[in-house]
Amino acid sequence: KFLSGKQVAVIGAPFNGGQPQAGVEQGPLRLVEFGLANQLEEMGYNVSYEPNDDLDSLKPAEDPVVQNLKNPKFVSRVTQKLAGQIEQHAKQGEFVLTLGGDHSVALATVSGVFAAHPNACLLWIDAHADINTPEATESGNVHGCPLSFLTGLSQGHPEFAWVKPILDLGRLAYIGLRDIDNFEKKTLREHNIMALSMHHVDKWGIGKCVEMCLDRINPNRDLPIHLSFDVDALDPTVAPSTGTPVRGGLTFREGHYICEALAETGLLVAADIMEVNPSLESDEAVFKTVQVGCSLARCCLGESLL
Ligand code: 4U7
Ligand code: MN
Ligand code: MN
Ligand code: MN
Repeated sequence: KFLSGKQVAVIGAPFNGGQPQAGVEQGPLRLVEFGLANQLEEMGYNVSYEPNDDLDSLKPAEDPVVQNLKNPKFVSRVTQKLAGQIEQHAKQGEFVLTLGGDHSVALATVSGVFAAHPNACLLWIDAHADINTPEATESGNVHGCPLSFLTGLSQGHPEFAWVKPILDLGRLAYIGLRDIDNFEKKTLREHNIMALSMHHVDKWGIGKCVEMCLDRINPNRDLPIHLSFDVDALDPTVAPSTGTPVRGGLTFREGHYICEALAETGLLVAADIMEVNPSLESDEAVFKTVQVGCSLARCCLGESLL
């Protein structure tokens, strides 16, 4: 409906500046080395790949903390650049698949995708709500803040003036939450944001949870959908190699079900696979995490639809 053909733009976002642990910048390369682009071609897609290996050239000589945020200049420069690239691909009617990299990169994906599809809705799959403001963040890590900028809850940070508040809070839904800061909890409640935690997944099952989210953010099933999938939404036994793992997450099937159900709508225009960190945990753990990242991406593109 919103896509012009079988074109997939794979955007590598080898970036770690939104959080303190090195290694997450190797995520995109590992996913691609595992064969993701080839797998998508075998599914009948035309795949282009932008590795963006030159992001380090955007690192400023000095990048002091501004309003509690660490590396604000670096994060802002990188995400602004990627946003423009993503916007161009999305405007061509291509499916945009972004590989992280830490979740601060969502500043780029959501800005770019919503510039091309202004009435889109966003499903955020994560253990965390990533909606801290610069004033509220305790860690100062931007990967915990992207949604506050994108929804206009934070405004006036000098480095992030380019980020437009393009996401209406009524167009945002979460599944998988289980580690939420107090400020975030208050925000989710005050703005009546559709936020389903692992408790809700246990209570209603994943099928009902996806349906409830779409009923809220896409009631007539006629708006484009952007999926931002932080692999830490999955249980650490399923996706161990990630920077901020939290016990009690989505099963392998629950994670895949979300991607399949969105593919089934025919409305999915973009997906992010974020926070794969191949330098954490054992080789076997890395293999598992990279493998599950690839299979989530393929499911977003309809692999398991009969
Ligand atoms: B991720 C945290 F305090 N909320 O702000 C923060 F618990 O992209 C975690 O979801 C953020 O992995 C996690 O630092 C960001 C913390
Ligand atoms: Mn997370
Ligand atoms: Mn996240
Ligand atoms: Mn994380």
